[in-house]
Amino acid sequence: MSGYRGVDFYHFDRCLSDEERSIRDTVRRFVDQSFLPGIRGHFRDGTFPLDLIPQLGEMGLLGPSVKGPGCMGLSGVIYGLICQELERGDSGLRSFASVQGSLVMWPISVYGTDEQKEKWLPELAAGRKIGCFGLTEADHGSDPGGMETRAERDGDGWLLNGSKLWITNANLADVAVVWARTPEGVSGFLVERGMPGFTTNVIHGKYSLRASDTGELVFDNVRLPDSARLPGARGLKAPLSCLNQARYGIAWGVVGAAQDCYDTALRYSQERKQFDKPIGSFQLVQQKLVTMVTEITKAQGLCLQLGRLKDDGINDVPLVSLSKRNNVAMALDCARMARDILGAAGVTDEFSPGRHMANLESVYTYEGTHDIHTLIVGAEITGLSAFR
Ligand code: TGC
Ligand code: FAD
Repeated sequence: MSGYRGVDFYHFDRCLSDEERSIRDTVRRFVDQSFLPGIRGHFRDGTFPLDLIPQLGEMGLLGPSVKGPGCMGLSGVIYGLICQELERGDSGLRSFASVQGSLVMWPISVYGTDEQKEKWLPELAAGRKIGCFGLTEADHGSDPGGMETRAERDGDGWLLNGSKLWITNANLADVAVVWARTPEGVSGFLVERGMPGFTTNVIHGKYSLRASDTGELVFDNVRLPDSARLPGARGLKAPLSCLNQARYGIAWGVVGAAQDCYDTALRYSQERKQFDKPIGSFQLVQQKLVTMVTEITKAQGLCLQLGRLKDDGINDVPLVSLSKRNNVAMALDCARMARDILGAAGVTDEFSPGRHMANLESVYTYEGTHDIHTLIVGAEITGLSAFR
């Protein structure tokens, strides 16, 4: 189905500036014209549309709010709107942009040296180089503080050993931001493809995020110069601060996936007839559609307030957790309801809700699972941590 109309029941458009609306609409057209025609094939084949990466760079969609050489330094609200439109296309497209911008460019811009910024930021912003972010390990997902990957001092450099699992863009990346335990605490390193001892492996058989590369990073005595270390990144707080940026983008992004599900189900319900009437005339179908538009509207309000607070310098961890937790669960519920309204047609890839539903299972888990975010917000309101 084409001709997406957008979902704006509460006129949030009136709260956006001309620049915000214009960028949002440009990304919406890009997704309609350049991305959506190919997504079914990429999802079936388990491939990412590599040919679109230069266009993502030219349009300024890679790290739009990052500040530094070659970067645009736009507002958080604009970054959010971009994520929303990309994820209306597919969570894999938004994931690519999240990792590149929030998890690779952002830590380089905040924790890197001037040389690291000059070398990497313009290339990453333009999409000429691709990055990935290695925090999770096979035995340390929700608890990254237990990481076993280690970097030891070796003369004037470092020796890196260990592995990272479930890494988005692992097999596409020219550079990996890798978090490792050192004698001085957790540190971040820029590990480049081709360095002896650094290899990557593809994870096959995903039923979710199929149009996204996911893999493993393996470090076997990788010799790194000291200039590969991000000198400003000290302790677990450094990788967790990157997650805060990416989780913010996810909170917006999944609203786009939910909007696409709602829009698809609404139009189907107006056209599909049973008992000689459009199914949209039945009370139970209307109830599902109303639930969807209500929950999308509430999530849009959360995002806009979160974005305005971020742009005012308030980017509080529990606020981001509340929005990521609420909005991903909301989008997953919308995808399931839309799939239901489509009946049997909903189980094929002729329609998008089944694809969004499968993708959102990953989004529910990555960047902190739904329950981890429950416990982050729980700790904030009770003053009692469930973790330590
Ligand atoms: P804890 O003691 O709570 O924190 C250690 C230090 O870090 C600070 N901190 C944060 N700072 C900035 N942003 C955040 N989000 C932060 N969360 C914590 C904290 O204040 C403390 O600072 P300090 O100064 O006292 O040292 O750490 P903990 O070990 O108890 O763990 C807490 C927990 C469970 C909340 C945390 O580890 C967590 O968030 N776990 C979830 C792990 C996760 O989200 N992994 C994501 C991996 S990347 C990914 O999934 C990419 S998907 C990419 C895509 O395709 O889009
Ligand atoms: P676990 O931590 O083993 O959790 C399993 C279950 O136990 C969950 O339900 C969880 O909520 C629950 N649980 C755990 N601890 C608690 C607790 N204290 N209280 C209550 N319940 C708890 N990581 C990266 O570093 N970089 C990436 O680019 C990246 N990309 C990803 C892409 C995909 C497609 C996926 C699926 C994952 C990706 N990840 C990435 C990893 C992701 O961040 C982890 O999967 C996530 O943090 C959860 O870790 P885990 O899978 O080991 O689950």
